[in-house]
Amino acid sequence: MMAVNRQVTRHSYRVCTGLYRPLSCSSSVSMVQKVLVRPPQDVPGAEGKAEFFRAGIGGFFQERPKLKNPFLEDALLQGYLRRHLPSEAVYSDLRVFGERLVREVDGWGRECEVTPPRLVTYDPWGCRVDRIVTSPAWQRMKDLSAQEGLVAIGYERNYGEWSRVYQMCKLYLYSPSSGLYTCPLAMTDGAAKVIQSLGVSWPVADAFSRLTSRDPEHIWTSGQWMTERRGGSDVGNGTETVALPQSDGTYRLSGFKWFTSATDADMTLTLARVTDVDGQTTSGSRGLSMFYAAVCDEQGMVQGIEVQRLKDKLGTRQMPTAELLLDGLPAHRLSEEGRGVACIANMLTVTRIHNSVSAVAGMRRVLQLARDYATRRSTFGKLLRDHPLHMQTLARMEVETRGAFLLVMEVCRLIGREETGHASQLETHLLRLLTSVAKLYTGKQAVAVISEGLESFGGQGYIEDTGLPAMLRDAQVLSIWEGTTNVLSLDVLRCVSRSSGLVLQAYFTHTQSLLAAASLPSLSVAVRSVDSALSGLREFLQAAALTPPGFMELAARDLAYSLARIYMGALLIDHASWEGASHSDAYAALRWCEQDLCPVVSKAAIGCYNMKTPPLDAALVYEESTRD
Ligand code: UCC
Repeated sequence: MMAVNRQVTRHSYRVCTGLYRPLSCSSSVSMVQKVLVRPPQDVPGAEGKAEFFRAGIGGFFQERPKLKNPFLEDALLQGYLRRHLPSEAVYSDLRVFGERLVREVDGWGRECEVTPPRLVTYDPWGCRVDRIVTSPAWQRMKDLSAQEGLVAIGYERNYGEWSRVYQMCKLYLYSPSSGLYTCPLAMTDGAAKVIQSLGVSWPVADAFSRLTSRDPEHIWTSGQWMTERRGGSDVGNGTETVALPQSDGTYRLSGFKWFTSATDADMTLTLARVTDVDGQTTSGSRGLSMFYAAVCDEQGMVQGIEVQRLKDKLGTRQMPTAELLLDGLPAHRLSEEGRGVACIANMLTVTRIHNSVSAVAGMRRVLQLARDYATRRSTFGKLLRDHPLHMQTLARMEVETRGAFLLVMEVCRLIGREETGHASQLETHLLRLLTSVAKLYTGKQAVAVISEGLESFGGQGYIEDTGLPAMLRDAQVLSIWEGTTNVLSLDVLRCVSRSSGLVLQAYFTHTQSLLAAASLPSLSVAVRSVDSALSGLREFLQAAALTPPGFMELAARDLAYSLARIYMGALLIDHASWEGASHSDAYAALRWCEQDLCPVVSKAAIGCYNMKTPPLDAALVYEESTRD
């Protein structure tokens, strides 16, 4: 405050031709301004002086980018829905929701960011309370989630196999304004999916009805407490939490959960090792079972959980992430003993889909703001939108975003078909493969596109209270949680081998069927590119069967990227071939297909997966200085 006073006092008059303008929205600064900044006519001798005479800030203020209804601003989303889910009710719901986001919710999201959660460990009398205090805006997000049916839509299934697409489109609009409330919703959705897949009623029937409720008084959110100090990715070997059986059939959990996101949840699903009569447990994945625990008992008291501390994170600061000591937490085993990972995998599928939705939503939001800004910002004598190089940059971001959107919607379409019993066996395999592919690819795209997007605002993109930097900080988590890029690349290999190649068969069949429907001559170059990449991929995979162990591990990431790029190319072509498609749809498909669609083939050709490379890579990374 002192610094502000001093600065304003030195330049106490603003000489400008315009109106009296606030310096900032912050009340403390505007109060100082009211007292110290006078209109220009008060300045003795100001007439005829240069604009910046005795003034610190000049008279020009750049108009900020404006958030407009994100549904109405999104041509691809509208086109996609017109094609696949032409429902007036859905259209109207999304349009109205888009208005609500602009009018109120986006402000709440910002409030969540600037009022992060805090942990109150003790009450004033020294009693341990471990209360996580969140902002009022964060709590309003919970009510909104119920009112808008952000989880419920996926379970009401009013639109049959398209219900997931509808739900995810709504979440896609919501995500960038949600103050990261999409994180608890992802886990809530995942927990509902697990409970529904298990088909068990006791003791989780009430929990299921709460997770999928539209009533703000009734709704619950769920946590997903998987990560421990030893096991972030390696859950099977790293989980130390034990479950002590009780005489009434319940369990008491003891262990340390290292990352628990959205820790203010009402319940959780978690993994632990059941102890036998001698207190022994089974190691590895086969020793893990999945448990359900309500965070509070019927009296509303937390039992058996100590919040050690909240994490100090790069982004996602709106949301509490805690280290938890489980000290005899009462819990119910939901999975068979030793089937915990397989059981919680359903949750991972759903949270990975949400992750992909958030990734594409972040890309779309930065683009919407950047294209608006380009109509307000002039440089070198013209608006940014009239600079061809600037438009080329935004167009490249747009192509990435369109590819990502169609891939994510494809995964949502597939899960919707699976959940309503419409999926063929091949589609189920495709869902398993594309969930990981979409998560790993869109997570990386989001960081790149949002980073580029920030640049399109110049220095303002780097200024914290524009709200723009938070977008990049929040995007960085998308390639980390729910499986890093490499873990998911290896997951792709694992699901290929566990299905005896059926996931790849599904992949080739579907990609080819997407291409087969493309008849527009203007798309023929793109079709040829995807076709040739697909053939190259097939040959690579056939040859890979004869390669030494370790080869495919080295190729895993490039393979996953190839699967993503080829499939996105096919989806863009397919969408552009639809009768209601626009010229821009075709242009986006052509541009997408200009890149290396199959990097695994080009990298294999130059020996990147050669068995000589691992020691060379290691030597490069660990090269020591030889200079004294
Ligand atoms: O908790 C976290 C943060 C929460 C915040 C979430 C918010 C997201 C919001 C986004 C929107 C903003 S982060 C913690 C995340 N942790 C992970 O993602 C773990 C990463 N590690 C893996 O994914 C590993 O691949 C494991 C743990 C899944 C694999 O472990 P194992 O021990 O090697 O297990 P297996 O042997 O591979 O698989 C055991 C069983 C098999 O079934 P069966 O026995 O029937 O053959 C597998 O087929 O589980 C099955 N399985 C799967 N099934 C494994 N992975 C999957 C899968 N992805 N889908 C279906």
